Amino acid sequence: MTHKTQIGIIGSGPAGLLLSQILYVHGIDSIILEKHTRSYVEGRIRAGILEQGTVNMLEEAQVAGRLKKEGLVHTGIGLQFNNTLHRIDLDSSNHGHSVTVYGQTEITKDLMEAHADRARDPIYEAADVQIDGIDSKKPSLSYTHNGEKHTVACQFVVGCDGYHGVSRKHFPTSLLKVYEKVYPFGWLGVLADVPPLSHELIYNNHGEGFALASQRSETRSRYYMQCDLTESVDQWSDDRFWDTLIHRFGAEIGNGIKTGPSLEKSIAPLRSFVAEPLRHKSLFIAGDAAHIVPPTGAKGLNLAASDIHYLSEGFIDYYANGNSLGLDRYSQRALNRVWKAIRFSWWFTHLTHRFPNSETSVLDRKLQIAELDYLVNSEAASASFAENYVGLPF
Ligand code: FAS
Ligand code: PHB
Repeated sequence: MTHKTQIGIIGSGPAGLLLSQILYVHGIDSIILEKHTRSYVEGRIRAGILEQGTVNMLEEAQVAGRLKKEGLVHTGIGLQFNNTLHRIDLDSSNHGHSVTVYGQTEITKDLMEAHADRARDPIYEAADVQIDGIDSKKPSLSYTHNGEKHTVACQFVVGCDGYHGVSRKHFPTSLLKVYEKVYPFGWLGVLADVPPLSHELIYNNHGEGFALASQRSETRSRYYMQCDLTESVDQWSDDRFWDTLIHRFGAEIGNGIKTGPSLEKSIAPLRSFVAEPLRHKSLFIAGDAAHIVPPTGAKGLNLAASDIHYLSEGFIDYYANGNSLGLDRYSQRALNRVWKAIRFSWWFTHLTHRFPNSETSVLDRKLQIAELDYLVNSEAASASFAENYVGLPF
């Protein structure tokens, strides 16, 4: 069976869903092909912190109703080291800068509901997606669904299929450059229906490893701890997780942690990754298909949103005015912002984690503490941190 649309999108994560919804609001048709089921995509527990630019994008997509009601606006974060808790003001310039706590799961649900309302659900369980004809003006996608082969005739293809997707593989090796750094540790994450440790997030550099106290609401907490990549989730009982977390936050602060059964527990590897360029003829890539950041800076989801800002602007101008300048400049505009977030996430990861086996680990630790001490006691350093954490302008 052949379907026809203007934009063929691979992947129904935040990037694919947000792009499709913004294009729809501007009268541009698209079809999303997703390899997993709707419930699998909806059930993935990931990001939780939204920059103001991402909130603005969700408002433009007309899906921010629940976010505005339930999202928690934060104007500061905690930074703990040497057993002392400091606060970094995210709005020291009183310009109204903030971040919003609202789970990626909730964004996915809001975007999926908007698609269902307009009877334009992503095509779930689309197996073996192939991209053809990107050198021509008539590219197409093919896939198998319930054993039947389908084709999607379109004018452009956008790979929003994440780090392990297929779209990047359609860039000629002579064109595609990739930059990658894998960190020697992972993040063990737990979601639990217990009140958060604090009204704001606390990032903690402990001698035995990083810990983070985050949240999803006033009754649901999200915690992370640095762990070895050799470890698996089943080596971490709830008791071991809570004991280690309380130990890392120290008696004074850690004893405020409310414990309870984990609703979700997973280990995510950490990497910095960028693919360049983000366009090859009629194929574009966006979100995790194009770049990955360690979650320390809470940038992954927010970079997907800024990619979609630049790309949707290009498509809207192209279809409204026949002007392809926005599409031609998409890659450079998006990558300019991506690299600044890659740098910030790399820097903040280096500042807060224990790097095992480094020859000068004692010296590294002294340098980390010196930089943290400078960061929390210098107005200029704190303002620079805040500017990056709330999100650089699009
Ligand atoms: P996604 O990976 O979300 O979506 C890609 C979609 O494409 C998936 O639904 C996939 O099934 C589909 N797909 C892949 N290949 C396909 C194919 N061949 N055919 C059809 N469909 C295909 N970011 C933060 O800011 N904070 C965090 O704490 C955080 N934690 C994370 C934890 C984990 C385990 C992971 C993997 C990521 C985390 N991230 C975090 C980053 C995450 O939030 C991403 O930035 C965000 O999901 C990016 O969205 P997409 O680009 O849409 O990619
Ligand atoms: C989260 O709540 O999932 C979260 C918060 C801050 C981060 C990363 C993840 O830096």
